[in-house]
Amino acid sequence: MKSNLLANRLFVTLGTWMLALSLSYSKEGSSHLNILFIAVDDLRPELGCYGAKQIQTPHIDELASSGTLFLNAYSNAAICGSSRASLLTGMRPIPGKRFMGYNCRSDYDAPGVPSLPEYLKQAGYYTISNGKMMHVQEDSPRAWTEPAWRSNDNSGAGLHHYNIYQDWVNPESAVLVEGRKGPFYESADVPDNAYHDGQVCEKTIADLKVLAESKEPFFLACGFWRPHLPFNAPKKYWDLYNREDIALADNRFRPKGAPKNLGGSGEIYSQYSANQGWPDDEGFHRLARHGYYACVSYIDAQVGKLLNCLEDLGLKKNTIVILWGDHGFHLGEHNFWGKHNTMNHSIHSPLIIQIPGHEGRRVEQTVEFVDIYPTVCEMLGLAIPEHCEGKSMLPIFNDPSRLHKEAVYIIEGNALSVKTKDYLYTEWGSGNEAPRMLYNHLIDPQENFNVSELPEYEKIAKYMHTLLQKIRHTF
Ligand SMILES: [Ca+2]
Repeated sequence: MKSNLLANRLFVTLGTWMLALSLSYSKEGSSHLNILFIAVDDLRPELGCYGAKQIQTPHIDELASSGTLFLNAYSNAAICGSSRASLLTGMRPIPGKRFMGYNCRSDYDAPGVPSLPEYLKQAGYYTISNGKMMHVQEDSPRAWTEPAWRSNDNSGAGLHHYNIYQDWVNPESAVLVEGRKGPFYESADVPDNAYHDGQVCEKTIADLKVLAESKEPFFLACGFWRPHLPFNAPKKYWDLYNREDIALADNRFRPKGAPKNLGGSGEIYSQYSANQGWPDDEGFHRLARHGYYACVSYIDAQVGKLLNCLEDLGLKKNTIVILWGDHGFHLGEHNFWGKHNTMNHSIHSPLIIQIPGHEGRRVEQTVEFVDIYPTVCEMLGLAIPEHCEGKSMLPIFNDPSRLHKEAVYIIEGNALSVKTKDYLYTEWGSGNEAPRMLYNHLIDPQENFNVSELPEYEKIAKYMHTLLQKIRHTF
């Protein structure tokens, strides 16, 4: 027992030392750590490294094996624009005030507050934004050393106008495009760079080659569009899966006792043309899952190219890699498709942080995306700006068992949620009669039973309500 304790202490001490060593890495005499910041749109944690069996993500899994994998990371909003503006600013969305709605942007909604890349730029970092980082087309101009780069010219269009992006390359798909609406998937027999994410990857690799020759530290942001709809990916990634073998969600029904306020996203139905109708049958579920998986494997391959490039250029030893999905996604659970609610599938997101020289860890602590900004600051030895509302995760890199925070908070429309280790609780509105739901993740991780009104959960529901009141008072 004693020797185990000693070994543990030695291990932790060694870990601290290694982290300190890696964080004070010196290149050509100057302290110099870079950040490669990879955003993957609508990526849920159904990845090999999270224990998923039927999806193929070898490169992200490799990153996770040598990095720190956060098993319980939560986005603070279940929608792209709000989640990204919040994460990049380190401040929570506030209903009716900040980072709500489609086109929110940090420098519109929080004037005078430097976003993370802007703060790093001020600190001497060369900052680049490729692909989708902020949600709006203009991105956040002050934040970047170079104008944000897109894979096509769609000036005047919001980034959310996915369907005017020449997203489809097959003539038969183009025939189906009606105004903004095209089919929700495509499998063209084309190279990776025929679609946007292959081009985003190539641009990022070209940047890495230039940055490797520079003495300036860099913050290189690479935002991939897929697996966001439409599920368009080169055929070879679709061919990784046999559609008939894809297992479907086994809870294709509404949670028992859920209030009527709970709904699924209408995105797939309203934004894409129903060239085959919208049947709610196993064939549709299987096809849509197949498309999502193909897109995830397509992005995984691009991530692999970036990681190989880092290694080949000798940048791996002084570049921190951060990979995150902006929120979760339903693939037919409860017959929901997409995000736009506060069910666990909409808000639970992947987060991997690889620090050079620091061994891989799996962290069970519950963390939220407002914690990323202060974590990056601490990793780089910079002061955490006062506006940051999150908490640095750096201490748990060395001690994953250390309690990070008791609760994290999520907003979607007028729904406000609090997630603790064991429970997820949501209220719509704040009055005594506010509709609400409570899920017990200990015994019901799939959230099939809303227990908020059961007498045996009265105490817990009350406590979760109290936690929510805490955050309301900060608004
Ligand atoms: Ca998104």
